[in-house]
Amino acid sequence: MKAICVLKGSGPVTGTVHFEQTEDGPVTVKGSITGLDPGKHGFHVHAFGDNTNGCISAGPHYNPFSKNHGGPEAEERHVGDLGNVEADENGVASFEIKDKMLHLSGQTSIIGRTLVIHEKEDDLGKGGDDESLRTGNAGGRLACGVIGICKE
Ligand SMILES: [Cu+2]
Ligand SMILES: [Zn+2]
Repeated sequence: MKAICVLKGSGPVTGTVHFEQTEDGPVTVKGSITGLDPGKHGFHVHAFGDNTNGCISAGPHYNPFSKNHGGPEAEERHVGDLGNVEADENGVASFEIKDKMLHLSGQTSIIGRTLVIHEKEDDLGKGGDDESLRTGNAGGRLACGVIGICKE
């Protein structure tokens, strides 16, 4: 199963991200995002595939099991928590993530939900305040796109 997401926002940030899952294995999330400030940027799947008022309409992090926010390797995390991607000095983040919580089918599928790249670094739930346990203090939403089914 394959899926794709094209990220767009109100600024210069754009990107394309591919998702792939074989059987019930981990999902590979591979892509490139340009127009970023150098450094780390929070990267999550948000609950809704709604971009009516831009990326904000996508709602909170996708969290079907009512957990606190965390890093991708943490026991306690939202399904949508993919941690950070890091942009180089040219503002380009290229990445290949393997994630064991994401699914492209079934009850907790991420198809039809929104992928968001943030302004700031995700503190992975370790920021010591309430917001850290909700959003990782990753700040504004630079660009986003709905995750859709893609041709084999
Ligand atoms: Cu987010
Ligand atoms: Zn989260």
